[in-house]
Amino acid sequence: MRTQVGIIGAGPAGLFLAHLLHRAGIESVILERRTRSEVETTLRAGVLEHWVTDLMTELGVGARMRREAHSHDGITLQWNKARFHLDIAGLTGGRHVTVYPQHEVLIDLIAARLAQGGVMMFETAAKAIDGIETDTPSIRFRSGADGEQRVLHCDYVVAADGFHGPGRTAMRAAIPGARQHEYETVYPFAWLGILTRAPQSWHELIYANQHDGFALCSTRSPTVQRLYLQCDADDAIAAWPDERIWAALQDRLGYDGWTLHEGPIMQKSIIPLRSFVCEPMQYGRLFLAGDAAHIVPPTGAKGLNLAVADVLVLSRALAARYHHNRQDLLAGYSDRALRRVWKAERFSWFMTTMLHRNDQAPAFQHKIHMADLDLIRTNRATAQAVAENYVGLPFDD
Ligand code: FAS
Ligand code: PHB
Repeated sequence: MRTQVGIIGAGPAGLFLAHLLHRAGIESVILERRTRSEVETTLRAGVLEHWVTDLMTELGVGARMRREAHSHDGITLQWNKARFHLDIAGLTGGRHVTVYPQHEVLIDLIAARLAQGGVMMFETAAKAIDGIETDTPSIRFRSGADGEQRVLHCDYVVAADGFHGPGRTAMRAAIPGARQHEYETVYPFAWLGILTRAPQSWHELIYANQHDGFALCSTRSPTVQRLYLQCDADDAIAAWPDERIWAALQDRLGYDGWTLHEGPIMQKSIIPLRSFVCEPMQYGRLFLAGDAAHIVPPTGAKGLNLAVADVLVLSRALAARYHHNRQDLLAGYSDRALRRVWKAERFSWFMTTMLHRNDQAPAFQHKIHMADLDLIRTNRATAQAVAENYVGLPFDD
């Protein structure tokens, strides 16, 4: 098999890249180890930065999102039983975020890619990448459990295979260890996320650091809500029966006699929190994009948006290579992508440390975080900085 760009993974990074390359007249093949329905039913992100929704419309895959998604002009920050509306639209010249579930984005991207005649091989696992230091790299893959091993020859390989843990795992292991550096911090707390059939309780997302920790009130539709609460990093889901979950959410989001609408919990899981970056994000003819290269804790709602940012930068560089034989943008991909990655890492770390209760840290630190929140409430420049980071920073080309 042969193509121009071999893409490993049909997550947001891989699928947006295939669409961006198609728009630039560049061929690609996606290898995805899971089934289509597994990809289309994975519960993940929920918040899209303003430019991501614009890009979806530009790529012709935004119609359903425009019809069904929720546009939010702000978020609510809550602490000490006080609420503050961060006016994102007012502080960023009218920009807003959109709440549209990641799996719905993937459903739209996959349907449109197949309609374009795009080649996407599900239940097909990439096993190894060869020749990345040559002009003819290739991917060894296997379709189905016992399919015979085959090879995809390409000009460039993009590992958009997500996060498989720190160290020599995943496709980034093709980069020689001596040329790779990993930066990581693992948080001493995790998120317990639930999906519940209940009406929306508040008109925008609520990020709370109250009572004994963090809680987030998000939404999926007028009848399905997504909520998260801080739990211990080594907690088991069995330790959290539904009553305990609702009691903790009411405690942390409760305010002035206002209570959350409760309902049956349809899904619950515990999400570990870490910040991780692997540098460089390219080596020879291999490029890393999305969670394959970096992880952010979801507190800043940046993971999906960062994956799309990587492939926007990469697709422009590949288009310049194929259409103008320019090598400079490709050579500068990692540096350019990492500049945005580290800003998003910083913002996600800031939101995570400010909004979570860390009992291992001195009490002084908690007071500082309360002061951070009060500064956002009382100082316009600080509020504007948070709003601009949350809605999506401009690309600093
Ligand atoms: P993905 O992990 O999405 O996709 C990688 C794909 O590669 C997968 O489909 C996998 O099956 C496939 N694959 C792996 N190995 C392979 C192989 N060897 N061969 C073939 N295929 C292979 N981000 C936000 O912005 N906002 C949020 O609200 C938010 N909430 C989150 C909540 C949770 C619970 C989690 C876990 C993450 C959340 N994130 C959030 C982050 C999340 O959205 C990721 O950043 C995003 O999925 C990254 O996309 P990709 O890099 O494409 O990786
Ligand atoms: C979500 O809706 O799943 C969500 C929203 C905002 C976050 C994280 C997750 O910061």
